[in-house]
Amino acid sequence: SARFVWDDPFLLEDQLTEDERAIRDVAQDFAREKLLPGIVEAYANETSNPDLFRAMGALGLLGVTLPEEYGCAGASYVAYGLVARAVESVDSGYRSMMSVQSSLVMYPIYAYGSEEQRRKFLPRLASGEWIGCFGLTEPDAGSDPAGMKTKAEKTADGYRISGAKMWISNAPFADVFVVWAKSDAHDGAIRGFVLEKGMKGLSAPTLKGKLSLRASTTGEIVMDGVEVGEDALLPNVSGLKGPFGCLNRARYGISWGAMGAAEDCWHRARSYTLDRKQFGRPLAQTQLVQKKLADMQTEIALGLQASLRVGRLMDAGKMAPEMISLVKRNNCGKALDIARTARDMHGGNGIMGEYHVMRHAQNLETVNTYEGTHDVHALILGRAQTGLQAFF
Ligand code: TGC
Ligand code: FAD
Repeated sequence: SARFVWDDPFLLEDQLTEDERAIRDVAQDFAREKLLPGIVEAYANETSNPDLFRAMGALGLLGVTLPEEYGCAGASYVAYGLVARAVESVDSGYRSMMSVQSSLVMYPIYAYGSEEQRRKFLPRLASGEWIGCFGLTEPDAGSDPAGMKTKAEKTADGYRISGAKMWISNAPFADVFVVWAKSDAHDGAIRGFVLEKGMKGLSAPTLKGKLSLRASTTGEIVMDGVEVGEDALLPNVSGLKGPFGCLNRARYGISWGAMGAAEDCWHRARSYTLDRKQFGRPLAQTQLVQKKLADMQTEIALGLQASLRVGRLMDAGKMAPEMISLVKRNNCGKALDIARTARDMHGGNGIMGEYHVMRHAQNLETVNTYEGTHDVHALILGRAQTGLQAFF
């Protein structure tokens, strides 16, 4: 019989194509060499370096699934998931920076934009020269984005956009703002607009003092009557399915990313308990610790296998959004449990930055909340199997 590979129980590696492995290797090397060395300090100081976008862009890690003619890699959704897993093995905030750019800014411009919008924005977003953000959530509209107040009023030659978006990743240093607003010219339907830094009435103050995702910059978007031309409207989508189409991709990537953070916690807990001796033997030689390690291995192996399956279905054009709710919800919830357990297994050392596990646990609190909370995805799955919506 075949050998059991403890850190790849179902031989995920064998299920990847050569191209996918190559992209994964680039992302993994980048994460280890460029992200890991500075993360403890960046997290402690609540700073994120916008130059990271240029670095990711130079390696082809932004918008990897989009076509080569726009400066992207034209790779599979599985490759995109592998990038998210590698980057988030260092920090969920860095994966956040990448997923917003790729799935929430580049994807809608590609999928819903005009050819002029694609040519103007995509190559510069792919290279990381421009940084993007995505404004859907508002102070009074989080889980229920249909309740948004941001509005676009028709003017003689375009729109005047007013409102405020809250909790927006990358906003304070963004060049490109994909924002969603109710448009009076379209019977109040939610429409997407691409705003640019420097427009009159547009500002993006930083939200300081987060106790989670501190290496990712979060802000508000304040739109005080921002006047834009017709060319700012994303012409090819109307309604909530616009932002949700982007969220499907980002949520799918998060399902891989959360497993990357969980794997890092698992591997660290394993090494730590192998090295650390109490009561005359390694902690790893106790039944309680081995059970925890076995649970981590099991949940991660199952979670990765599920994300791989969803990725293959996406690549085959057979994705249903509920599949993504299932893996986003499961993998984030499981990753959060694993990170908290790994923190516990490190004893007192587990609260220190240099051991990394508590930072992952803190980050995963956000990851379990954004892009649809754990419970909101339960309601999506509940609706899909009962036909009854329980949101209100
Ligand atoms: P509902 O009636 O279900 O749907 C309204 C319209 O949207 C369509 N739709 C979808 N289309 C594509 N993909 C999906 N996943 C879709 N879900 C819904 C639907 O078909 C319908 O279309 P139409 O043409 O019939 O109008 O809408 P609802 O208002 O009842 O929705 C409820 C609910 C809870 C499912 C939804 O609002 C939800 O998912 N809430 C969570 C909000 C959320 O995820 N926000 C994320 C903000 S962005 C973010 O967090 C980025 S962080 C990224 C980072 O830093 O990494
Ligand atoms: P609420 O919707 O108020 O939910 C509070 C609690 O109530 C949750 O436990 C929820 O599960 C529960 N709840 C809600 N509705 C129901 C119901 N019907 N039944 C039972 N329970 C319910 N948004 C963007 O648009 N762009 C971004 O780039 C972005 N980045 C983010 C970065 C960070 C660090 C954070 C924390 C958030 C970010 N978000 C972003 C916002 C994020 O998507 C929202 O926080 C999330 O959708 C939840 O909304 P809320 O915070 O308003 O919570």
